[in-house]
Amino acid sequence: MKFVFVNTPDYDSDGFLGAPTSLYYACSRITSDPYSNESAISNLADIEFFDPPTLEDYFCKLPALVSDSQVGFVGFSNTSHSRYIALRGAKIVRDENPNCIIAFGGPHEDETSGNLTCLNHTLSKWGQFVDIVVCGDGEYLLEWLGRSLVERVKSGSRDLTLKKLKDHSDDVEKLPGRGHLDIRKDDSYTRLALSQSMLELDNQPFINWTYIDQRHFNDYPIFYEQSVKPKRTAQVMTHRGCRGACRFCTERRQYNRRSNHLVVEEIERLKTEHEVQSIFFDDSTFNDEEKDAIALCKELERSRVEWGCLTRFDKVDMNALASMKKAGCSYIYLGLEQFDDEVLREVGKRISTNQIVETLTNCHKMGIRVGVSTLFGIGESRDIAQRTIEQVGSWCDEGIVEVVSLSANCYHPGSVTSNCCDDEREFEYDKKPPHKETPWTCFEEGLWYHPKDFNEDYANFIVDSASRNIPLNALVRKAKIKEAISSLETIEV
Ligand code: B12
Ligand code: SF4
Repeated sequence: MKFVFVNTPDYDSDGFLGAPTSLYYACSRITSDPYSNESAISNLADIEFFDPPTLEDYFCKLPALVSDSQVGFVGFSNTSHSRYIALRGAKIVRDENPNCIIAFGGPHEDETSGNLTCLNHTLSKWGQFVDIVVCGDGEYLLEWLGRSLVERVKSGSRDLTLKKLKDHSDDVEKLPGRGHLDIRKDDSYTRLALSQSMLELDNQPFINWTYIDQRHFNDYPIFYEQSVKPKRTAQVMTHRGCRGACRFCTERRQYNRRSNHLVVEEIERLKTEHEVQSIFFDDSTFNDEEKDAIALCKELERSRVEWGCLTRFDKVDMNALASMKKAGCSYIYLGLEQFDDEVLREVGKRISTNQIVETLTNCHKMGIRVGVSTLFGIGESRDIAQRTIEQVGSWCDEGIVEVVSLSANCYHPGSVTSNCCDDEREFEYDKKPPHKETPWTCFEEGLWYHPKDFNEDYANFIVDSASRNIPLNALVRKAKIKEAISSLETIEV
């Protein structure tokens, strides 16, 4: 029997790059190193990952991949942004291989299927294409699914139906982790919940990077060898969850940390087994717990690896930055959103403009390069947006900020902003994105649903202002911005 796992691409051809770690964390138990886990499913069945670089590849190659009669299970990892494409993929699988079990998991399911009513649950709505939905910690649930299916095949049973899976469901409630697995049942579903204990991250195998496409090692052109060749980079996480409570974001899960020595061991293995030269920490906030982060820095000093991370302006004082720098940190990426105290307070960001200035000054003193994410459509006026852009532009001119991303606030299902929104539009991700053209393509997350007053005129204003005030080279989407500006100039003529 063969298992196929799909990382679903989204419509945004210019999105951030990086390995699809959600899927590989979910599969970490079933793909774990065969020497450390003799019963890993990868020893018992074929496992294939499908991680197409473009939408064209996805639609072109998926039918042939899943039509193989050996394929008995296809799992799609989907974000809200790739949701519709995953649904279209599921239809392809159903058409090509009607008996194959189709499962959905990933950030979109995490953020929705816990809250949905039966009527708009993936299985009730899309039961003709989807059989199983996983919400929350995927590690043990996928292992249970894999093992149940493999054991059935081994015992000579050809009955891989959902009913049989349900007959063996008693064990699920004893498994570690938070979340559940829903199995389709007529027009509804049966829910099997995990034990709801916090996942012991130290008991989880590392991501198995041998299954990850080699191209992802080159996805981080922020660490360079002799200033020209991008270093081979891998993503690592020190913890899950975020203690921030920003109203537009859904990263609110409880803080759950691994032991620092395992983080270092993982990095050492990435160095020796995959020739990795630099690390990007994908934690939502690397410094969420200061003492843990500083203790890790001490251990990282021995690894002598260059690294960068995502963090917050209020979490890195001079002391933290000095430890990070000494441990090899050369780049940090921070959510600045808007340079205005009232707007920051209103969105629950819990940072101040003073902290922004202080941290940027400290990073500059320490020689740590900085990337910032600006977010528009969070209640700022045009004047505030203009001031933010001009301020960021002058930091770029002074060499204090190196990378600038323009993000459009996009309603994430389950965020406070989307829950409080009385906008009558439905924030439905089961269809094509509503904004596929310029100027929306100049923004991270520009393609989806924004607050009503964030209209095309305002989007053009931001792109135009950014192109005048921020050096093009610093802008993450420089190619799209250049394109948008030349079309705006054509209109003016
Ligand atoms: C790495 C990362 C990326 C990588 C890889 C993306 C990918 N396709 O996997 C890159 C840089 C390419 C990226 C791009 C984007 N990303 Co991103 N990214 C992350 C990040 C930082 C880490 C993900 C991770 O590994 N988390 C840790 C794991 C353990 O948790 P998890 O993701 O919940 O995974 C568990 C479950 O979901 C489940 N599971 C996952 N997959 C599957 C599959 C199956 C079959 C099953 C059964 C279970 C299962 O098991 C996992 C283990 O427990 C998260 C933020 C974060 N800190 O989590 C954002 C995050 C996932 N990204 C997000 C967004 C918005 C984007 C972009 C739209 C950004 C952009 N404008 O370009 C694109 C979309 C790309 C796409 N193809 O859809 C959002 C998603 C929100 C949503 N509602 O879907 C997040 C949550 C950040 C945020 N809060 O805004 N991203
Ligand atoms: S925006 Fe950043 S700090 Fe705020 S909740 Fe999301 S991940 Fe945490």
